[in-house]
Order: sequence, then structure tokens, then C-alpha cells
Amino acid sequence: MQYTLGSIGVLTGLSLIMLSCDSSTSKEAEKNPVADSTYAPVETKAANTDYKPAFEGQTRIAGVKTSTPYDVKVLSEGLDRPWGIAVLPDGRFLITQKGGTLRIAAQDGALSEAITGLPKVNSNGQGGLLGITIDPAFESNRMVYWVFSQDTPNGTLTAVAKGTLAADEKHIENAQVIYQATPAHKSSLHYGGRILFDKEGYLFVSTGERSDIVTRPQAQDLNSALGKVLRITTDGKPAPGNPFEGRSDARPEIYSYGHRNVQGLAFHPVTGDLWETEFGPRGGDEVNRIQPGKNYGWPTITYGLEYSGEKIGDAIQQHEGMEQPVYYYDPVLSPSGITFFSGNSIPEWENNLFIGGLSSIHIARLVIKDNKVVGEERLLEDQGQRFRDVQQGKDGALYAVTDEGRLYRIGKK
Ligand SMILES: [Ca+2]
Repeated sequence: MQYTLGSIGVLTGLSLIMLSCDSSTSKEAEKNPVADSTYAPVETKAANTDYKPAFEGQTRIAGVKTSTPYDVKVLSEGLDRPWGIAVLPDGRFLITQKGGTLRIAAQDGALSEAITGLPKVNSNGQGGLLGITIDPAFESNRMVYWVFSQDTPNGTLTAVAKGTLAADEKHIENAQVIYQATPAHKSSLHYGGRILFDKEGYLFVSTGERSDIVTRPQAQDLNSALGKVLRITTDGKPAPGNPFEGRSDARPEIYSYGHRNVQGLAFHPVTGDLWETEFGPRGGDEVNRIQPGKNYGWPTITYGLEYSGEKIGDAIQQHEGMEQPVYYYDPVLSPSGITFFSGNSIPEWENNLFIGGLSSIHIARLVIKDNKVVGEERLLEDQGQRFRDVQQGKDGALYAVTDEGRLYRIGKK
């Protein structure tokens, strides 16, 4: 398949900003001379609510279209419910499968046999073997870290484990669970499940609030690990320097709170900020820039409704002391894995955020300037796939996996 999309567009909003900019954006324009032309917003369906955004551009931003030619290739169709991708130092991919095994994919898509030896997962509903990352010193220690849904006597929970990838790459050795996001609950939904290392060598892990009305308020409870972004050590202890360290009324592993179900985590390549995506209910999927100790509002504020169409809580969207999403979706995208594009193999993609969409069956490309979304494009909408994760490979291309079992390469021709 080959996509060569037209570059002729109307010079409106975004281009004008580029022309009449201050010194900081001038520098950016010099570095990245490919300015996107802008089009009508990509979302044309009616919203579920009449809620108003908190600021201009918080939803339904102008559309953009990639003008640099790029290829889309299906490298494999042989994965079994893939969920998370970790890029290995040699350029291959370590991919989780929901049922509880790993596969290694070569850059041409050739798959290994299933890698076993991980603790048993509960793969009912949204559970299973979820996000994965490798140790910064993987080349010397072969350590792998992952998130999964674990059975306990009181129900299931989001757990974090680590182990060593054996030299023969057929199994994980010495697997051990290092963290449990308690309390457990009898639900098969909203496990969160992404994991990544920060520059200091600590692990960010995302959880969910397990979906039920009874557990939902725990997203606001600093004595619960549900509905949080957590920061822990490689031994599962609270990372030093966390915002609630030393407080008796809060768990010290919490980094941010008030989240519903966070399946996307990525660092901005320039600012180093942590960004996340989370599922809203009916409407209200969010893109957030995460700052330590901040409250992201769920379920007190939301741009969505219950699936029944009922209002949530007091039906408010803004509240003092609660952070606004950088961007929200109504109707929803169902955002799973995310990544920022770095490098300039496709110049207009540099520092853009790419979001794997499940129900929306596309990859969303968001152009971000000064921590605001200024353009949106839908990629691969013709593929009919639920995009579960998207990561950037060592060759600079994007690699994505789908619930249907495909591995895609999307990159420079
Ligand atoms: Ca929120």
C-alpha cells in the first residue's frame, strides 16, 4: 500500500500563526519548515453533550493532512490479541499478547514462538497481559517489566512484574510480581496498564478505577491505587521525590490522580513532560499533560455521560483545583497506546502525538504547539482495525499493533 496525500490546502489559522510568531515559534519554524495546511475538523459526528470546552481548541481542532509521502505496510497478521510493544535495542519488538504470553517480531514482521514463564493473567474482559517496557540496561541485564491483571482472593487487580528474557528467547526467567494496585475488585474492566521508564530509572504505571460505581470514587482517593498514574522503583517501592512522599494521608507511589482508565503514556521528546490518554465514558476521552500531585478530575468533572445517557455527578466540566484536559473527544476515540514522533524522517510529524484508537478504528495524529493541540489527522481509517499500541521503531518509522492481530509499519517510503 502506498499513501501519497495531497499537499494543497487553504492557508488559514495554523499557517498564519507560523508567519506571525514570536521568537520561540520562529525557531521552531526554522527547524521544521513544513507547516501543515488546515482543513475542517476531522470529527463530523454530533457530540453526545452540549458541554462547552474550557478554552478554544480543546476539542474538534482544525484538520491537517500529511504531505510527505509515506508507506503503510502490514508486516504480520499472526499476533494473538497484542497489547503492548517494547522496542528492543537491536530494533526488534517485544510484544505482549492479552492471553499471557510474549512474542518477538523482527523488523520484517517474522514472529517468534510464544514466550512463556510469566505469572498467570486473568484475561477476562479488558484484563490480561498488558503494557511492557525494557530496562534501560537491557543489553546487559535483559530485564523486562510488564503490567497484567492478576487474580487475588478478593477479586482482580492491576499488577506489575519483572523478569529476565532468557538467552534462548523462549521464556522469561525469575518472574516476580513487584507491585499490586490495591484494592482488588471483582470486575473485568478498567485496568489501565501502560508502563514506561523515566530518565531517572523509575517506572511510571497507569491504572484504572475498575469501572463500577462503587470503585469509581477511588480515583479521587489518595489511599487507593485505582484511577492513578503511579511512579515506583524497579523493586515496586514508591519512587523517591514523588509528590505525596511523607504524607500520612496518601500513598507515596501516587504521581497524579482523578483518572478513569489510562491506557496511554508517553514523554514529549522536547519538553520531557509526561502525557497520557484516558478513556472517558460516553464522550470525554482525554489527552492530559501530567504534572506531579495534580488532580485530573474524574469522576467530579468530565466531558462525557454515562453509557445510559444519564449525567455523571453534578454534570460539571470544570472545577477549581482540577486540571483540564489538553484535548478531549466527544464522540470518543477509545484511546489506547500512544507515542510522540521524534526525528524528521517525516518532517511535519516531528513531536506530534500519535494515539491508537480502538472503537474509532484509526490512529489519531495530533499536532502540538506550546502544550496545545493545533491540528488533527486520522491515519489508516481504511484498515478497519482496532489500534492497541503505537511505538516508534529504531528506523524512525511508527509500528502499530491491532486487536485483530496485525503489526503495521507506517513510515518514510
Ligand atoms: Ca479529566
